[in-house]
This record gives sequence, C-alpha cells and structure tokens, in this order.
Amino acid sequence: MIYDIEYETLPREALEAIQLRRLRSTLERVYATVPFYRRRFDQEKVKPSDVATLQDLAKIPFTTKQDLRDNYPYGMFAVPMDNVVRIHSSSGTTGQPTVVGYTARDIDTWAALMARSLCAGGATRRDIIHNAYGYGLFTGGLGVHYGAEKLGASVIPVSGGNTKRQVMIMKDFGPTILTATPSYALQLAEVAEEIGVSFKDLKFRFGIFGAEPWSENMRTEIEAKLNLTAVDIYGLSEVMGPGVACECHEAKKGAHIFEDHFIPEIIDPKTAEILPYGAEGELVFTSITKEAFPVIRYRTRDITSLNAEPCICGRTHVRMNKVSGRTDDMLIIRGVNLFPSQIESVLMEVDGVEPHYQLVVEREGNLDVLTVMVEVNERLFSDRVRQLQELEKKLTQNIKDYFGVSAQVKLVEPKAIVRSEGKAVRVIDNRKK
Ligand code: DLL
Repeated sequence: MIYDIEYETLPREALEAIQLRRLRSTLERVYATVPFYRRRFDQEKVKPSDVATLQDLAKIPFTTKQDLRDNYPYGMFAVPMDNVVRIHSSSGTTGQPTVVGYTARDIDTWAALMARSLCAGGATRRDIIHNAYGYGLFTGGLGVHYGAEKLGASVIPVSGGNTKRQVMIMKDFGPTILTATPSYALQLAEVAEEIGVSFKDLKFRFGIFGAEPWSENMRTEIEAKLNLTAVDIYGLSEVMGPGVACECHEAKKGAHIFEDHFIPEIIDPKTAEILPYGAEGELVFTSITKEAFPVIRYRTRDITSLNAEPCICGRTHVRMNKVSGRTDDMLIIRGVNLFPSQIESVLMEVDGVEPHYQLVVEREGNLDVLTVMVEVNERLFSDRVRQLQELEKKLTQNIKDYFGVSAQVKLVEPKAIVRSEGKAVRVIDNRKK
C-alpha cells in the first residue's frame, strides 16, 4: 500500500516542478530570516533568485555540521521561538550537540512522512507497532510514534531497554510491527530465547530498522531470527529525523527518498563535485518544506549512492542504497552516536590518565561492545591494583553518564598504545572482520 499515492508516484517532470517551486521559496526564506545563510550567500555572491532551474542548486554553497555547531543552539532557526513547538538534538564531535526545531506544521509533515515510511515498510492501520526506538532528544522514538498514530495504527511506546519486559509485552500485546535499531532487534531476539519465548510464536510481520548501518547479511540474520521481513529506514535529525527515506517491503532494495520534501545530491567528499546516479559518494540534502529548521545542501557525511531505476512498488522517488560508512569516524554503539573525541574529553577529565587511547569495537553475540584502552601515568600504574580498579570503574561510569553507553575501560601501561607518525588510529573496529 502507498500512503500518499499522489505524491509518492508523481511522474518525474511533475515532481521536479514541485521541487523547483519549493526550493526557490525555501531559498528566499532562509536568505531573509537566517543571518548565517544570508552571509554565506553574499560571500559566494549568489542570490536566491539566481536559482532558475534545479541544476542551479549547484551554485548554492554547502552547509556542514560545523556550521550548525557554530550557530548553536538556535542560530539556524528560520522562525521565531514562538513558533517552535518541539526541540530535538543529536550529539556532536566536540560534545556540542546539534539542536533542531520544528513548527507545528513541521511536526505534521514529519508525521505524514513517517506514515509513508511505515506504510512502505508494510504497516497498515490494522497493525500494532512495538516501538523500541528511544524516546527523548533522539528523534527515533517520537518520530515513529507520531507516524504510527498518523497512519492510524496502534503504537506501543515501549522505548529502548528493559528487554525482558519488552519480551513479555511482545508476547502478551501481540504487536505485528517491530521498530528498533537492528542491533537492539537482535538483542530482543536473544533475550526472548533466553527466557524461552520463540519469535515463531509471536505475531510480527515486518520490522522497520535503522539509525545505524547494517549490512545485507545482518538483514538475513534478523529475518531468520525474528521471523519477519526486515526493511531499512533512514534519516538524520538535521534533516528531520527518521523518515527522510524508507525501503518498500516489496523490493527491499534501497530506501525511497521522499523527494517532494528533500532534494538529494551525491558529491565527491573530497572535491565536492556532483556525482551521477549510481556513483558512491557523500549524501547531501536540501530540505524544501521545513519551516523551523531548513537545511540547504547539508553534507550528511553518509556514504551511499542513488538508484533512479523504476521500482516494482510503483513509487517514483529515487532510492538510496545502504549507507556503507561515514566520511568521518563516528561510532554508533547500539544506536547511540559517539565520536572518539567525545570519549577523549571524558577520559581527559580524570587525573592520572594520559592522552593516548584507542577504542576497540567488537560484536559479542548481537551487541556492540566498546572497549576503551587508555594509558595511565607511571606513578599510577605502579600503584596498588585496587586503585587501578577504582579508576577503571570511575571512567566506565563517566562514559556511561555522558553517553548512556556501557564501555569496558582497560587501563594499560605507559607507551602500550601504538604511536603514529601521522594521524592516530583511534578506532579499531573488529565488527567488520
Ligand atoms: O538516527 C534518525 C533515525 C531514527 C533514523 C530511527 C532511522 C530510525 P541521528 O541520531 O541524527 O538520527 O543520526 C543520523 O545515523 O547520518 C547515519 O549516519 C545514521 N543512520 C541513520 N539511519 C541509518 C540507516 C537518526 N538506515 C545518522 N543506515 C545518519 C545507516 C543510518 N546509517
């Protein structure tokens, strides 16, 4: 089923006419209301009126995560705070989060795009949706929630964690759609097995999984373990949250980007040259309907390619292939975004810890396990074992407090971590082996 049959199946020409109209009005609006964009456009000597065709978007400068950070917290908002009804945020490299806002109409648009997504993923108004994305500043929980209600489905706002209780709810409430990060979905399956509940006896038909990279092999694994059809949902807070793009369950071959709201481009991350369909590069988005927080040519740093082939589901919007990685070194541990430099700043707050560290990420069972190896100074290292254990405990607790992620901290002796002549290797990601 297609939620918005008219807009999701627009012929390309009609779609492009809508995109151009919305793009031009967005550019006019940000130029008039966001000092950052006015300054940037003026510096580059472009005016919104220079954009007469979709190709002219190339004349407009990019926006980066750093630009959002420089304008923390509300500098990029295009409406007065009076009109902002919701704020979300995502964590950033320097510990400075990115703050995003929504007007009432933005929330409506988001709900409608999430309804489209859930529908593409196989949900109908007769479904019961077990929503295990975290509720809070993270956009996953509330994003899915509003979409599910808009669709008319029944949503169970269970959020993340408390896994045994979740299994009980899955057994008793009879949900038919599971929404969660792929790694948490596997965790649910594992705990269910431990307590003697089989997914074969549950009623799930579809799982709509995203917020972190997951491979095709992982999809196969999840589908087998959870006895459902798994589809990929993509999004990011800066552009909206979940529901920027979603796979259709008919093809399961890339997420349709809702192009009547977001214009995607793929660029070479090094040269910023625009790449053709099919070529892998960095995904860039321009939002063309957002009121409170429009982004213009926003560089996501996600690496993927676009597929403009017709799809068997009938949707005409282009598909993005699975995100293969990021242009930077962000770690996503159980759905929480984490940068090495964030861990670094937490480590460096504690006396006796040296600025030499390495993060090791493993997959143990179905969970991502993060080990933080950090050197301590000579004096501490020769100290009593109990003291070292105490320090490990403290660092572990600090990481948990800051990021909500459980990490194992291993104190190592001075010089134990390999020195580099160029950039330090901060992350050893053994999950990919
Ligand atoms: O993760 C929004 C979301 C919630 C998407 C629930 C899907 C489901 P952020 O926390 O801002 O927003 O993180 C965005 O997560 O730039 C990607 O690097 C990564 N990401 C999101 N979805 C996928 C996916 C949400 N399906 C960042 N595959 C993005 C791979 C994904 N990576």
